[in-house]
Amino acid sequence: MTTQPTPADKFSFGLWTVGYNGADPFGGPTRAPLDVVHAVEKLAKLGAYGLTFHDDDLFAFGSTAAERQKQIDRLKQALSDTGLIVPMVTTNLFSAPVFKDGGFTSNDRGVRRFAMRKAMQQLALGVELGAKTFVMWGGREGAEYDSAKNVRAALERYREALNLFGDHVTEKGYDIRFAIEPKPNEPRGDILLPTVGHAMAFIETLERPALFGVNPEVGHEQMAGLNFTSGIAQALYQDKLFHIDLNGQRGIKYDQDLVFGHGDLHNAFSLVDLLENGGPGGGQSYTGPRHFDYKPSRTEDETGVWDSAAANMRTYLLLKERAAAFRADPDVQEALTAARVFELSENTLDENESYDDLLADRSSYEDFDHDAYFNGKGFGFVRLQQLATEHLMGAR
Ligand SMILES: [Mn+2]
Repeated sequence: MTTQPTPADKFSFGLWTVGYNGADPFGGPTRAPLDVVHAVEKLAKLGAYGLTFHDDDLFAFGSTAAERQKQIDRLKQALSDTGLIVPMVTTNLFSAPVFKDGGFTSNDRGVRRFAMRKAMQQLALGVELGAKTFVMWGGREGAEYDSAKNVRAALERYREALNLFGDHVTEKGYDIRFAIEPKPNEPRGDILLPTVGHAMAFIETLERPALFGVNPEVGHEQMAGLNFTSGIAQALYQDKLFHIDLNGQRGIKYDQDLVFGHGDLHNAFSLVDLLENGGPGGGQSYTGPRHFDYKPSRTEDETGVWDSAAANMRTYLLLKERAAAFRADPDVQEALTAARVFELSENTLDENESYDDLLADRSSYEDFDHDAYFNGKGFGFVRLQQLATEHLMGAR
């Protein structure tokens, strides 16, 4: 197994990730602006297959039509020169001052209409570039004060926007789907659709739910103290994993956007195992882009930017190799069987068994000796986790 990334690995990066200039709420930029053509060339050389971007990453907010077109043409030329593709685009409804109370859910109706138009312009560009996913991260869709936002009305306005986009792509015949990216807070005190679970429940209220899925980000779920792998498993279970944002986060604090694996490494291991080995027959359960949404730390220079970009891909491939070794280890298979992990895939009821049949089955209840049932024996989950840890550490 090689850890040299190739386009077949489907690694993609946001232009805003490698392009992050180091500015944070306490200090200004530590790096010079990064040109899109240079970014495309470097990413292609490192083995990535895709570049993603917000409209405002490529052409500054408020650009004239000519300025916008010039940047689009430069991007198209770089894509054609390198073979990189644009698998996903997204729109920035959070940076410009006009979005200070959000876009689709701003209390101000004029802002909401402007936000819809801005999103539709970027949607059209995404379709033109062949993007198959339109991500929506509603970073400013939220509030700091409960009395300042009617949350039910805000969700109704969110629905109004998404239903419009669903009608638009359907009627135009666009081959693109939407992925909502949840985040609990930051920049707003509280953001609408804060977790994968909230977003998936909301999607079911839309007029065309099949067009909408989620784009979960490692750090965003972990900021809420949630198990990312578990959330991804539910998104897969409900056919809603349209896209994924990989990065690292160390616990419940501000959004760190570290390199993938530079946070909860155990959870990164179980995630890669799920994505690569959790499908039917042990194959991939997710075949879309492996998209990195991280920020090269502001301590780094440009060499550090590209080293960190490469680190994301190398860590993913190392975890993929470790997960394959874990699955192939006979001791692991024996421990999984002993822990009854496979037994959970059996139906609880017999074929055609009715509730009357179950009620008549004395062995399931009246004669079920729950006190003696396990006869003092445990499941051995800790042993299984230690085997995973040893594979993760390269000790087996
Ligand atoms: Mn983040």
